[in-house]
Amino acid sequence: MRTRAAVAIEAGKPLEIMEVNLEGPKAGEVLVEIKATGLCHTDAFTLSGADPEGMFPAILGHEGAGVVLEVGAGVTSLKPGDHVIPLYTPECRTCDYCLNPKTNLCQSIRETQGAGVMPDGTSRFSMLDGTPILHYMGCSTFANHTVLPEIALAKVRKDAPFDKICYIGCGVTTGIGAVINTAKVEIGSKAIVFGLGGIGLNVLQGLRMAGADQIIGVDLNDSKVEMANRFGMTDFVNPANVTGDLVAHLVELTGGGADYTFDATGNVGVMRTALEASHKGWGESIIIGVAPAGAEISTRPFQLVTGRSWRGTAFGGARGRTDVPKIVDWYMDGKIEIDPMITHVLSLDDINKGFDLMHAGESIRAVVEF
Ligand code: NAD
Ligand code: DAO
Ligand code: ZN
Repeated sequence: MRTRAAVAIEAGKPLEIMEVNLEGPKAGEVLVEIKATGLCHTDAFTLSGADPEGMFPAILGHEGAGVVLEVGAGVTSLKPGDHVIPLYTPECRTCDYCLNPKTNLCQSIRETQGAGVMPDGTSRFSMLDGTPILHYMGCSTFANHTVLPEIALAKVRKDAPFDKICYIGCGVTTGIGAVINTAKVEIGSKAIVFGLGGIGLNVLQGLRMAGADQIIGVDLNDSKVEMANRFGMTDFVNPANVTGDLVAHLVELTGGGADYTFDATGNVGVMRTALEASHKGWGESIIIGVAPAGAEISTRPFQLVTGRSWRGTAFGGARGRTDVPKIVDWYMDGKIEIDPMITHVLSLDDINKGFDLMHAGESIRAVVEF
């Protein structure tokens, strides 16, 4: 079949909207009509050329929602008409990683997904002249139709709006999951969230759900305060307005350091501050942000010797096929909010405007509706 897609032809160039060829699903695969997709910083990072693993031409996008149109041989858990959210972290439920309760990093299709192809080693997308186009994070949601492995699709309820639940495919789950699955924050905790963007706001609402007492937000941009307050922030710190040492200021504000800190900036200097602002003896600092290629973190080892720990999380530690449908339920039941964070809705033709808004810091989430 043919479908419309925004294609990343080469690094540093705007996406090009065009008709592309899409082969039907092979064994174990599913054809999905994408109804909506969010634009995430990771797509922009890859498009910029800064991502050393970025490959072109490719169809980017990993934060989508849509409807199953066709299933390949052997697919048992999905059927045409089902509503689904693509998963860049799949859940096969049989690999060593899926069987270990300590991780969500299913490895069953890791190699081919990283190479931009389906598990059989080939791409389903091509240009009209036959040039293959690579898949991206196993999802490629910047296309009106895409093919994914069955294990990379979460089946969700049919009454949930696509233009909101697409955000659960990355930002919402990453932020809330970092609190609930990775940190396992306890009621009454004190926490600091560095970076109040699309991820940090979801960390805030995860902390509110978990019953944290003090939720400090840290951002260089004062315009983030209003939305952050709405999502549970109790105190705001703009490092530009702090005279003296930021760590000392945060330690004083929390009465000795935070039980949990979260980096949602991707800045390695901020990651160090986050670790050192966590409480001596028991503080845990969770890295969510993805740092630029080649960047390294550092601290004095004595920070760890004296009981602070440094941890990281991908997709909020969520097992997608199991956890994503529950998060959709939380949204539909009013336990979490998504709507205010969808600040812009665009057509596929305007997708590059969505990236401009992101770079200007004017959007939290821009969503493309097909
Ligand atoms: P964003 O740009 O919307 O938000 C980042 C925020 O950090 C902004 O509000 C910015 O003002 C603030 N900031 C930047 N530098 C700062 C500094 N030095 N001190 C304080 N605040 C600062 O980005 P986002 O979409 O929220 O993503 C945040 C990070 O999470 C990115 O690095 C992204 O790649 C990463 N991410 C990780 C995962 C994962 O699974 N681990 C998933 C998705 C995104
Ligand atoms: O299993 O080795 C692996 C890789 C898992 C990929 C996890 C990606 C998490 C961070 C990327 C940003 C999300 C959009
Ligand atoms: Zn697995």
